[in-house]
Amino acid sequence: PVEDVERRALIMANPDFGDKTMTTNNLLSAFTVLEPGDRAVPHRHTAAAIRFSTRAEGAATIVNGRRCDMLPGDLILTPPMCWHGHINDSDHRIIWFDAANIPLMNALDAHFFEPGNREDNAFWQVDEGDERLWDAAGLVSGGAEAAVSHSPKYRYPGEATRRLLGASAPGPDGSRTVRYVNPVTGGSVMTTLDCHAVRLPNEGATRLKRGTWNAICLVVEGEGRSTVGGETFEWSRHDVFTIPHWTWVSHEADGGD
Ligand code: GTQ
Ligand code: FE2
Repeated sequence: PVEDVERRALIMANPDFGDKTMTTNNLLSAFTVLEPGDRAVPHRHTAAAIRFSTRAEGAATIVNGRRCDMLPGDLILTPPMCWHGHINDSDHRIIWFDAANIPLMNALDAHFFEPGNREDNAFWQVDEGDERLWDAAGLVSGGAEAAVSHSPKYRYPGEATRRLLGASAPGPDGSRTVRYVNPVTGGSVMTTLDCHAVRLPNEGATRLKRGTWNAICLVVEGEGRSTVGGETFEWSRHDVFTIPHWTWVSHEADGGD
């Protein structure tokens, strides 16, 4: 029962790391499960985390006093030391993808965690609050408060991501990429966690590339395969795979964008 645990989550523990609960060297990902009426206890921590919802309608994540509904394709940030809790107001089980840089924080001896109180009703009785100040791209409201180290916008609606992916010009290999940014700086949404949405072309593999980061990929729609470090993995909707640091990778979709 969720009353007995911090979070009800299936953590993707990569067996390469033995007893340590890690998905890559610096990231951890999971599927979080909430039954109808469940409230996951509010808390905050120095780790940076995100959720990506594909079938979480009826759930909400409350972040620093703002209610962030979880519609299909929404990205929700829970930046370092921002209070957050989750609630399932629907009549069915809800599952979403989440990821956090807990292994990085552990390696730095910098993982601090403060529990809150699930029974504190005021925590849950909130609306979108200041989130409405950040929902118009390219506009910043006078006097709106923004932290220096993370985006002041916590909810990135899937509807906007899909629209922009459709409008974006394909790169040389046909893939389209949208980066989630902090609207104040134009940089990554959090200083230690960067998020992108990629739409693959309906023909051909993407150009081989490698980067100086570890990545966790969630397949939001469709199917295909990726070659990661010389091995090819087939994937379909809701599969998760990683691209370890400095590993060559190429992606290919089957049957449509
Ligand atoms: O639900 O607050 O899987 O902060 C990892 C970090 C879940 C959460 C995770 C988190 C959470
Ligand atoms: Fe958390």
